[in-house]
Amino acid sequence: MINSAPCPVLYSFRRCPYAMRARLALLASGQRCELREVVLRDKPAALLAVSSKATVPVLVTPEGQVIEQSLEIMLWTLRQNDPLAWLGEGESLLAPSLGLIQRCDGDFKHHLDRYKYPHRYDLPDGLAHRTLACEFLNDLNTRIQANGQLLRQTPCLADMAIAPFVRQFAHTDPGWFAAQPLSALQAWLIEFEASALFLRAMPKFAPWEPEQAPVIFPDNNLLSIR
Ligand SMILES: N[C@@H](CCC(=O)N[C@@H](CS)C(=O)NCC(=O)O)C(=O)O
Repeated sequence: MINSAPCPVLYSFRRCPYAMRARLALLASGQRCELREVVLRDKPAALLAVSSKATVPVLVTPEGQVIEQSLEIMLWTLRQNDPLAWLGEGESLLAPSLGLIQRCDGDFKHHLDRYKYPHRYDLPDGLAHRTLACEFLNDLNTRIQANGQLLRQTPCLADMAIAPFVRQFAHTDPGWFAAQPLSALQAWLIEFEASALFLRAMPKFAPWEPEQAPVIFPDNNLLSIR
């Protein structure tokens, strides 16, 4: 059956870890949207018109609500449909997830940016920040060793919001990352990158042009993804 309900619009950028977490949650909840791929150095006027902040992702609901934070997009869609129980029974995983996500988006992201792009911060290299970022990664590794995933045996909000950032860290120097004593975290990341959910979140889209036909994401709903 063709679903002709009006879609929210998602302004996205494939490689942005914030946009990735939003797409992962939209996929998990089976929420179709019109995806508009943004080129960050040439943001479309339609994005600037709805969001002066103009970071991606931005989601505009059919009712015209503008959601400008990736985590809020995750919660918006999961609160409507959460078949994989990423929020936990009675949202029991929400508070512990938010605690970890706050550390990811705060200190860890701060060190990740300086490790990955030291020249942007007038640093000769990013090695001190790599060491500092590992404090968070060590904690994640311990949690995965104990639980299987970050908070339980199966992925939840915390895993899916944080994995795109750990991926970015790992890809900065894959050889170095693979040599660290973080075997649980390394296996968790490999599993994430091989998952059907991640692969479905990562197709390539041409930059959006206002005149083009809408691109629907995902192209069909797959609720059995894990
Ligand atoms: N707090 C925002 C951060 C989003 C963000 O910073 N996205 C980056 C791309 S990864 C961006 O749009 N930067 C604006 C720019 O580069 O002009 C969220 O969670 O959605």
